[in-house]
Amino acid sequence: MTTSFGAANPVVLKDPKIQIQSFNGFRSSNSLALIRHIHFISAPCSSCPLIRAVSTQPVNPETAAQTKRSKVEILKEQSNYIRYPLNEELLTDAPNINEAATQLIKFHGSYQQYNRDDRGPKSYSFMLRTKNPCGKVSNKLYLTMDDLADQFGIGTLRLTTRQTFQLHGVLKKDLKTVMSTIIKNMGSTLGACGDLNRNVLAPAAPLVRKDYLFAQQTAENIAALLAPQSGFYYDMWVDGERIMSAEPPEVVQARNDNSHGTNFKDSPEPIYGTQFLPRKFKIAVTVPTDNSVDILTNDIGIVAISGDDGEPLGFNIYVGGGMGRTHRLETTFPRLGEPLGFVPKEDILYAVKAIVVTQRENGRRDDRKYSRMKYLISSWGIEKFRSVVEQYYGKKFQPFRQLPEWEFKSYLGWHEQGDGSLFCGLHVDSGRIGGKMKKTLREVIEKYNLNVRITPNQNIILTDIRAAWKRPITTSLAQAGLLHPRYVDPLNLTAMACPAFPLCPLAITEAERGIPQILKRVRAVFEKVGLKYNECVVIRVTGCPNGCARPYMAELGLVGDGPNSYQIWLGGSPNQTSLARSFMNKVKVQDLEKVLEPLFYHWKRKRQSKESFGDFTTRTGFEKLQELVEKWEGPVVAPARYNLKLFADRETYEAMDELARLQSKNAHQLAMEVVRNFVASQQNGKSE
Ligand code: SRM
Ligand code: SF4
Repeated sequence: MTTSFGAANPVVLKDPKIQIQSFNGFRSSNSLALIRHIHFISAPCSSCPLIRAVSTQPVNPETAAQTKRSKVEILKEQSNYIRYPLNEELLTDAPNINEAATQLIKFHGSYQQYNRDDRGPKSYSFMLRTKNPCGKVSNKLYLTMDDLADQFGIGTLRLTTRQTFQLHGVLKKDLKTVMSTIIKNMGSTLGACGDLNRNVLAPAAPLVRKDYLFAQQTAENIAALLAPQSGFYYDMWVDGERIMSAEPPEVVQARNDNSHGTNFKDSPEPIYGTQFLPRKFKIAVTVPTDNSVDILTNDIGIVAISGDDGEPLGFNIYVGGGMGRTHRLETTFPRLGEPLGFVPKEDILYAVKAIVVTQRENGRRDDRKYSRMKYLISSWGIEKFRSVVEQYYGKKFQPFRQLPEWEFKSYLGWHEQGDGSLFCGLHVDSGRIGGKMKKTLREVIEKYNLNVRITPNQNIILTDIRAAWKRPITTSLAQAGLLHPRYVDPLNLTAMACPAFPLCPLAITEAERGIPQILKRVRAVFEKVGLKYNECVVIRVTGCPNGCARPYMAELGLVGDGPNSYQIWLGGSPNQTSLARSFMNKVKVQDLEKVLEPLFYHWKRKRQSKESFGDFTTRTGFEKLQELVEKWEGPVVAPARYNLKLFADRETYEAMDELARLQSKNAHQLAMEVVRNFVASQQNGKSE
């Protein structure tokens, strides 16, 4: 099919070899600026390839009015595919890089930061984020990251909400060493940040099952399809050496296909062009029922559908999810993905590309607050969005297939992989691996030559474990506080917090550093109002409204809105399918009980059978809940407490005490948790 979108509109400059793509409506206002910048960049970048990106420029309806462009659009355009001025800035003696380079280095997978706890001159460092589709991390890469954290970082590794590692505190002078070490150990940070496709999520479980393997392979193919092609990353960090694994032919074919006007012809970036996407772009792939990936929060959510015989048939596609918002700006909002349609399995890369290109061409580039695809879909409506995507896809979407209920799957504890080996999912509070935990994890991973997976909930899975290793591994891990989930407070198991202070420049208040105390206080409220130990509420905390720990999907979301204060969001569901709503603003951290106590008290007493806290708050309605909070004078009768005395031999006590300290508890608290969890698991008939 030939495209109905019209022909290319390249801006042809004086030198006929230099052509710059134009995006709708940007052409006339920018030609002069382009001529200026090309003279400017050609000198320092004489060894870089010539700028050549000619859009085939399909034209979409009603978008030609955009003329203003954000600063970042101009920086991208002037960068010679994300090289200049970063290449120069990295060579200076200064501990930091300038604003333009700061924007560009994101595309290379790094952010410039400074320690906000420090007074005086800014202490600059860089955070590096890896890209690990499906959260897969090879043994070699894990050990490399572990070493790098000690040698060049702040001594910790951070598992993220998108199945990657973050390494904080790398100094500018060490960046090249760290980057090249990651690359040479089969890791990558390319495109972990910046205006392009971010890490592609997929269930982390190493289950040897056709549906899981198919979903994971699809996630890897999509990641490859949308990886930058122009070589800026390898030029910058490994002097142009291309250290990449071979791509499946179907990925190369889909990337090069231009039958429907998706590509910039002859461009080093056939899908992204010089401008890349208007904003970050996020994709998750999963299988029916498995919502370990928070599927509806992604720009594209893909569900691999299999037939009755287990053979993969194709994919349901959701579009338009996203979390970020700005306080007091109601035109910004979190949004759930909505169904776009179904495509047969051989079409998925083409359908994804068509969606990405629709956003590339039509997403706003004037104001980054509104540049995510969710705003495009909100303003167009799904019908119009679908019809534009279909033109790039070259086909109609089939009706969305019916799906069973979603479930949140954590994969914590021990499980069979399905190939004779075991895997072990470990909860890591806020994904922060440090101290004794880091040392022990390394020892275990190294000794047994284990591969690793990172989950979208900041946890880690050790894979490929032989049955005979289970006991010694369990013992080693437990000594470092990495316990079977049965012995971890259920509130911690589902909680998440973003990094926030001290390094995130956007943090308004604490999140990762504040959550341990908050969870303990929630536990105390639970006890006070008589809620059982094994009852659970999904709690997520972020230091600002950007939503990095997806607080708007939580049953109780705390979103920093001032120093030591949080906006409270209620109404998410345990399986992450409904959006929470803002309940109260500016609740000081020390006043949280005043709100949480009445809410949990009434949930305990007024809920319907098995009603989750999120569903209870939605059913009751915020007006009623607000009234309850305002009139709250404390529980009528404090629940009775029964005394359970525990005596232990010295050795057990000391081991318990050490474990407890690792979890910032005392030995008695930990012992009570273990007992409660054991009793609860017996009652629930849970097995490993
Ligand atoms: Fe995020 C920006 C950390 C997942 C929405 N995010 C940041 C930065 C880089 C701050 C900055 O721009 O300078 C944070 C670095 C803090 C630090 O010191 O480490 C940061 N985001 C994180 C991580 C590490 C949180 C975590 O606890 O794990 C996650 C890394 C993911 C990864 O491996 O790729 C992380 N960020 C998310 C998610 C969740 C997700 O993707 O599933 C979201 C919400 C989903 C979404 O994108 O809609 C998210 N981060 C944002 C936003 C708001 C985007 C928006 O559309 O408005 C920003 C700010 C921005 O982009 O301007 C942001
Ligand atoms: Fe930083 Fe805000 Fe993201 Fe937390 S939610 S990491 S404070 S940008």
